[in-house]
Amino acid sequence: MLPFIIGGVVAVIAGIFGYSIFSSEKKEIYVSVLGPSSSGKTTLHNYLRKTEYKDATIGHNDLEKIVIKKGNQKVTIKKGKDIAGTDQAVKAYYKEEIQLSDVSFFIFDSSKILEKETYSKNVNGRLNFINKYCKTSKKEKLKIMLIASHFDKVKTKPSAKKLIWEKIDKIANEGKINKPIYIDLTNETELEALKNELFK
Ligand SMILES: Nc1nc2c(ncn2[C@@H]2O[C@H](COP(=O)(O)OP(=O)(O)O)[C@@H](O)[C@H]2O)c(=O)[nH]1
Ligand SMILES: [Mg+2]
Repeated sequence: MLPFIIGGVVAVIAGIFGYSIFSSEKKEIYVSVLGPSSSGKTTLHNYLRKTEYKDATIGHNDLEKIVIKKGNQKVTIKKGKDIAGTDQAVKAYYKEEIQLSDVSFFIFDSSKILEKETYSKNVNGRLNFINKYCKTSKKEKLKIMLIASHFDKVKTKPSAKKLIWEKIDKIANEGKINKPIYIDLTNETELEALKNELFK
């Protein structure tokens, strides 16, 4: 019985995510991680690239090329940048990062988007900037993966996922951006599950 249960759970997760970013034809990809300050950009980079935590409150930190493996599948993530989350960083880095990217993760904090109107507006402004830039440059096919981090802080709230999605659905739909992955980026098990889905 157990394999069926596990199989079912995996199928459900795959149904929610349904991404195959790391198993695409391209074996060397550029990955950017965008989003406001303290959303979890550095945390995600560190997990994917097995690097140590280094803050980038201003400017950026350079990231080395790394090979990511899952079973006999592998993908090379090119050199990249862990950029700051400030509004200045949007102006300074977003266009270039989007131009280079095969996939962009956009991370925002689940609890802040529910609690602070200014935060929600800021996130919408950034997504609008990304949508517009993708349209005017030739990046309409860029894969944008929304990540609703810090979900551990709000998961007991009724309809948390629905309420979070309602904060951004209009702008996300305009850019044909899928619903977010709701996650605790400090939880190793959830990170492993995310990585596995990226290979599917
Ligand atoms: N509880 C919780 N903490 C998180 C999560 N993601 C990141 N953090 C913490 O939030 C802080 C800011 O994360 P960081 O990666 O530096 O954000 P950045 O400014 O976007 O690079 C760090 O202390 C992380 O450990 C999450 O999903 N849940
Ligand atoms: Mg950072």
